[in-house]
Amino acid sequence: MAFKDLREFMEYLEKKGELKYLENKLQSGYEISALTWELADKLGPAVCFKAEGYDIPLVMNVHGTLERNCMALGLEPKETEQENFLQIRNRIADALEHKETWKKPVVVDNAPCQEVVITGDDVDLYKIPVFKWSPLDGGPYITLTNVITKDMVNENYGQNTGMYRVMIHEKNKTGVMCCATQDIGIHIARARAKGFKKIPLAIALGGDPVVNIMSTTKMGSYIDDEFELAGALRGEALEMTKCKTIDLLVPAHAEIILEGELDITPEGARYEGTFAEWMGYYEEPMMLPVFTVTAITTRKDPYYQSCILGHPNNEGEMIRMPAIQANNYNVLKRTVVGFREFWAPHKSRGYKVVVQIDKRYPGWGKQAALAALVSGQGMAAANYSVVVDEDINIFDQEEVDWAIATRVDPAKDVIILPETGVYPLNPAASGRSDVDPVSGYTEYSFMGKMAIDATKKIASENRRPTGIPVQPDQEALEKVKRDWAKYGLD
Ligand SMILES: Cc1cc2nc3c(=O)[nH]c(=O)nc-3n(C[C@H](O)[C@H](O)[C@H](O)COP(=O)(O)O)c2cc1C
Ligand SMILES: [Mn+2]
Repeated sequence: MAFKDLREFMEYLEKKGELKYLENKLQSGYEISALTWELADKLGPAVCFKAEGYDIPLVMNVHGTLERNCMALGLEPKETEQENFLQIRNRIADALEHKETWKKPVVVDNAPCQEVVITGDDVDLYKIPVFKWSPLDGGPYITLTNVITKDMVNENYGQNTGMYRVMIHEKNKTGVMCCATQDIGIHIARARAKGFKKIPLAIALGGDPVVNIMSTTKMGSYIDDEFELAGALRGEALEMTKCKTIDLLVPAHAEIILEGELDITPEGARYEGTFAEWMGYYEEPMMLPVFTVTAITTRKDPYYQSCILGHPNNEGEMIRMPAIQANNYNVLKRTVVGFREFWAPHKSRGYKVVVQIDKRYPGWGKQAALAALVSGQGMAAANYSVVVDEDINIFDQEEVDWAIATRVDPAKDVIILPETGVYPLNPAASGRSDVDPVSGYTEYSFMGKMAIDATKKIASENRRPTGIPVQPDQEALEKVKRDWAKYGLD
């Protein structure tokens, strides 16, 4: 079961009571941002509304709960966050592993996303209701993007789509947040090495919700085509169409497409930011490449889909968290003996990773803790890991803390790794925000990593073995439970 476009998904959500149309116009970006902040807090519905001064309606918080992300993937939502996280993560992890299920996009003409074509001097990004969301933001930000690029060196490699923030500089110019460690950063570095000064880039806004989910997924390889993976998850190939002014394919049923060229020369970069980012801090300004928009194509009456970040339950985390962990999960399943489960809690913004194992060998907790730290590339890389045994519920951070408090000798069970290159948006990282003439943007970002082995210690590790966890006598406990009413305690 696949949704053709955002509209079909909106209809579906409205029927389920998961989308509300607001009657009043909202007056400013700050008001919209405050409203969606509150909606994130309450895990509230998606909303569609108009903003004062604009014709194009906004749609926000579509991906704001794991339940709705299940629906986007055709999965029946379950009771708990944990169950929904697992079913989304497992669905994507499974599709990633089964390349035989991937479906090549079908290229169509007369695409809905090109019903209106605006080129040249008529291109004006300020006609789209893009706002400055937060008081310290450096400008208006397009947030829920599908930024499409291709490899300029090998034409057999697939197209990439990534969700990267885009700040408007001028009516036809934006920045694009292109970290060296993300797939777009790899495309830029490879193109630069071959002497390219510009690369074609398209941004698809609003569409089949599976495409949005793909843009937050780490495939583990920049070579593979995220749109083919989308076909596997939809159960049907995605329809795409050729851009009007550049050589890229874009989703045919998107609401709005921005086409253009990204200047990848170090001299062409410009500061953008600050921005109220998902990790809960304002991100300082960054030197980033500039995207010149050569065409805006849209549906006849487009919707503009957007989101804000920053809140612990922000929409970006709800969409990103299960998707970005799918590849790490596959890697850990393959590499860690006794691997059971893995979770990077979204309130720790994915920087903390908890791994559960059946410990089969002395020292294996540390082995697993190190594997977890290197299981992901770019934004999927954690900076600290905790490994626990089968008796600890990794979805309950208080239980994880109990394991750390009672099974860890900090002198023996914590491994501190020296500084490594990391995804630069970790607020605790050093260095930042520069243009490396060779490799790309935001190259300089270092921090150490910490691995905590919170597994039970055994004698063959030359340790006083971890004690036996306390449980009441089982027979007595069953009797007490059975006879509960008789105690008059209710
Ligand atoms: C709303 C939202 C905004 C994001 N913005 C950025 C961004 O500006 N830069 C970035 O590197 N990653 C950003 N991410 C994370 C990436 O989308 C994610 O790491 C994804 O895997 C990148 O795709 P890639 O693996 O093809 O590079 C954002 C995620 C979400 C959900
Ligand atoms: Mn990718």
